[in-house]
Amino acid sequence: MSDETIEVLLEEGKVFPPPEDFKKQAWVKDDTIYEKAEKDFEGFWATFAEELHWFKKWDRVLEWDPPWAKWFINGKINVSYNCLDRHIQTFRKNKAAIIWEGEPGDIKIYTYWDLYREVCKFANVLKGLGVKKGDRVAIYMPMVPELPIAMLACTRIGAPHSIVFGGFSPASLRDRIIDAEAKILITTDGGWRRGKVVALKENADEALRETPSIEHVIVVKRTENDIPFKKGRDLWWHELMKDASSVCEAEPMDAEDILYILYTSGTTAKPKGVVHTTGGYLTGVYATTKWVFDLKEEDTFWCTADIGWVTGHSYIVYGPLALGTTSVMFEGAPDYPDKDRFWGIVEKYGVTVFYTAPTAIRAFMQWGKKYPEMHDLSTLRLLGSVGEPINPAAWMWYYETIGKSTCPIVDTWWQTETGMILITPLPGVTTLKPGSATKPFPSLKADVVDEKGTPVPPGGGGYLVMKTPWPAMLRTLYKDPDRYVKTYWDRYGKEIYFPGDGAKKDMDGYIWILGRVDDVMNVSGHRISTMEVESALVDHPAVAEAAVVARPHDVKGQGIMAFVILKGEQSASSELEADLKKHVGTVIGPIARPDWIVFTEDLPKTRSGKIMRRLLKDIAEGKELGDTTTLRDSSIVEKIKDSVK
Ligand code: 7RM
Repeated sequence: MSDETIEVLLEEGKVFPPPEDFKKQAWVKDDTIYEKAEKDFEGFWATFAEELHWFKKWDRVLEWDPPWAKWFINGKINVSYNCLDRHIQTFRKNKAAIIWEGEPGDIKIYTYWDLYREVCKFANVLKGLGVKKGDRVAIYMPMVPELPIAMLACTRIGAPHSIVFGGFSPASLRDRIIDAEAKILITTDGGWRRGKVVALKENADEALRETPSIEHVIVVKRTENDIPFKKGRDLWWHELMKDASSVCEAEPMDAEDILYILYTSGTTAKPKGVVHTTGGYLTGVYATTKWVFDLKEEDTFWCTADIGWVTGHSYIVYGPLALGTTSVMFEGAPDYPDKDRFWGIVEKYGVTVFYTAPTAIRAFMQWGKKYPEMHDLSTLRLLGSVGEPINPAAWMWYYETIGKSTCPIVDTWWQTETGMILITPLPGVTTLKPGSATKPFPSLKADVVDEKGTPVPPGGGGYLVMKTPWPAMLRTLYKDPDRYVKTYWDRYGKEIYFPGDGAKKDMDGYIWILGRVDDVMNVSGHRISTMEVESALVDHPAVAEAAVVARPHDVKGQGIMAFVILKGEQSASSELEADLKKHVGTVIGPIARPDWIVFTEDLPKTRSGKIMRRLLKDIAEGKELGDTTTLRDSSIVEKIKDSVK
């Protein structure tokens, strides 16, 4: 038996120091920055804030009364001003701000000047409908350019937005509108998904039956299908925009005014309304966009997330635009019309920095090399990963097949709540280890601790914690400050942030995220992370993807059940099953050998692509299935259920 909180089983592999030519040109090439930033925590953040435009400078950088933080006290700033007005006064005026490609292949390119005018116009539309500073605006849209325009218009007039991902159900939309008491809803007639129309307006109408706070619905015409239109309440975007003035002063906002609310679903209970404020959030996403992605004036940055998630908020819209970058935005799916769609986009726009999720990378692996090989990917110089632990096998594939062994990979750990990347390599200085998010961003302190909050020794596993505040941190949960304290700041005292992830710390102090703590198994008294077993499985040449959960076991207490998706050309057999068990035993040790293997064609995933092990656990335990409404495709669990005996 081990006394570690979570045992560390996987061995480490290769290391990748930054390539010399990358290092030479990088923003950060000297790792003494870590020391300097720690010594002068506030000064470090003030330097980034000074690169932004403030109507009035702050008096103090930070007021930290744990767990309550205020950043840039009394500073006055506007996010839309920083993303637009600041650039149109420079050579960036006619630079592409957003290169947008629709699923059917239509293209729109907005220069900073174009975007500025559209945003001002829409800000005037909102004002005309009575939206005032502080009023909440709900947004339920697919990935169309009107989405960032609406966001920036909200920030221009100081109206917090609450974006609800377009794949969410009417009930989810309804609950979020009710909680935020939104006055306006912005949506579209529909959205394109693999050639079919997603009925957004119909969904919205269903939600709106129970949302008394909504006064108007603004509808963007996208798919041009017939939709119900409620006279007086519903208004067309294009009609409102026709006569709107393109002059609209940006409202000076207090640094601590709410910029947006973004709901994140807890495991069961009601979604949490994560509150982000203005000055600190912008400073944090600006700094991390610049340093983590090493973005220069010439770069073309593509973050493949949906703007409905925090990744899109921070790294498609606010960070890149604050920096004056060209940000690519794509409406469609990676496999439509064919599985080379992403690589065609990289080639067509000459994408230089590409940021995606492990779930997508594992799908690319499964589809095979032939798709990326159809395109010239030589413009790429840096790759990023976010959303889940990236297993070393997927990391290596990404590195070799997409990056041609020349692009560093930044594995960035963060959350909706953190607003910005917190644990990450800096590509010009960090020696990479496939599977590790490496170290906290300069100035920040993270650690891995046991149940009592004592740091685990190097090589040990436990709970990830943050020991410093950071500028883009959530300030509270909307209308629920008690839940804010209880969820994040109660476990180890009010100064220590508990994100709910397990992690290990290696001999060099590198952090390896092991996944959500709810996913840790207890096998014969050993606390084992599901992620490590999954990683070992995916390391086998026949396996495309795997999800591991605990199942009651007569002898061990909990046994290990693995759900495995095979690569295209492979077929299930009892020999392969035995071989996979043996493989895991060899790679990480007999204790982690799966007791049961279930071959499946798909896994239950959230709409943002994270595996929902909770449902697999219900299946493994033969229990009634828990809430499946957050699943991307709820038919999958029924299919898997049938194959588990
Ligand atoms: C950005 C985002 C947050 C959770 C987080 C982790 C997991 C995210 C990584 C990761 C391992 C990573 N926001 N996670 N990034 N795990 N390595 N690089 O995903 O709010 O939707 O999710 O995602 O468990 O707590 S989120």
